[in-house]
Amino acid sequence: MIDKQITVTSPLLPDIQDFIPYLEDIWQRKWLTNNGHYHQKLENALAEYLKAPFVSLFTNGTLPLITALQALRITGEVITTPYSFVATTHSLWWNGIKPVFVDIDPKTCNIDPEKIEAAITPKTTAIMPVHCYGQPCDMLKIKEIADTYGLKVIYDAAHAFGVEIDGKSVLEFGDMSTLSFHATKVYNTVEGGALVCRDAETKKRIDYLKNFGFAGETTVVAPGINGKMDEIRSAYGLLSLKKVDGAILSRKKIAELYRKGLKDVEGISVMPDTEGVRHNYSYFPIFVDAEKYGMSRDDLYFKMQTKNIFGRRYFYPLISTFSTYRGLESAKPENLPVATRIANSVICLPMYAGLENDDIERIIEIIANQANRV
Ligand code: T4K
Repeated sequence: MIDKQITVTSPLLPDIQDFIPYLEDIWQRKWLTNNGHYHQKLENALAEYLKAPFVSLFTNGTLPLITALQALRITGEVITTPYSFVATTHSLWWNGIKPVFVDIDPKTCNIDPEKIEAAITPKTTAIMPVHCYGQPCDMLKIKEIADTYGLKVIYDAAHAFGVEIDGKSVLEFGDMSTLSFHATKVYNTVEGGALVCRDAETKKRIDYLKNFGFAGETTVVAPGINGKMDEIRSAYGLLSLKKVDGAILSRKKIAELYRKGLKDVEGISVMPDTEGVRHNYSYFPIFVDAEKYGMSRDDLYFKMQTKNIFGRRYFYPLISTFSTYRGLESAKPENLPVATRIANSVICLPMYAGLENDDIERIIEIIANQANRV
């Protein structure tokens, strides 16, 4: 029995020595939040890194979703995926919008664009897809549908930091995209997030909305919220940004080792890289075919835990099964057969820069040996 616990992820931390001068400077300035020096620096640095000119920083990755819906004045029904973290659908609920779940494509785990049109009603105003695990959605097809029906598109790009397709950032697609910089993400600011939009006017509106709606000392233009990122986390974010390319490279190597080690294990499948995509390897999902593997996903998941390997079943259970949503017609499992199957077969394996080769080999060995009943 090995004592060390290996969890699904471990945060990318800046060097503490590098952080101290930033903290000293913040102490000197005595300016801690509300669009401060480091906040502005990080917004600019992220806009450049992400190839997204209009970036608004937020204090987490959920408030940008809620704010995007406010900024675009979305109402009625929004088409979305059940295969995501609950925050995606909760953002609709918090805006009094009815989520309409559409099944996913088994190859990408993203909303199946072929099934979107059938879910459109006169009340539909937008589509909220997720680039699940950082796999880009079929953005051209989604744009075609949105343009035809006059719908807005808000991408939940919480997993897609730095992901590009044919040299273009995924954040360039849709009306808006949101990011999460939570501790568990490829790039983190402890808690944090951002909302990416297309033009300066919209960014201005978003910035009002994340600051209670203030458009000046005495003018409130909308019922905004407090979504602001503080100076300490902005400074931390500037330092983390220097490390993120190296971290993505390490993750790529880990993905290659997993793929090589698991390729002949009967009943276990993985997601391949897509040509033309700069992946960020934010998660490494495997899918267990219980019949072929000879063991259920849950049995493997808990077996791994007895060996101190703590993967996660992202995204099980489906959002559509939670009490808030399960009464909706679109939430019925028979309407979501692919998402239901995938949610019952997935395990996200440990994936983070710094995961050691010995540990990767041990994880592969546990999965492979289970299959051989050794
Ligand atoms: N949209 C999508 C598609 C998302 O996936 C998310 C968040 C959001 C929107 C909303 O963004 P935020 O508002 O959260 O910024 C985690 C995260 O809390 C959540 O951010 C993330 N998605 C979701 C997929 O995963 P949990 O409850 O599974 O995390 P937790 O605390 O169990 O952590 C998982 C493992 O990570 C731990 O076992 C160990 C490791 N860990 C975690 C933390 C917090 C560390 O090593 N250090 C840490 O500080 O939700």
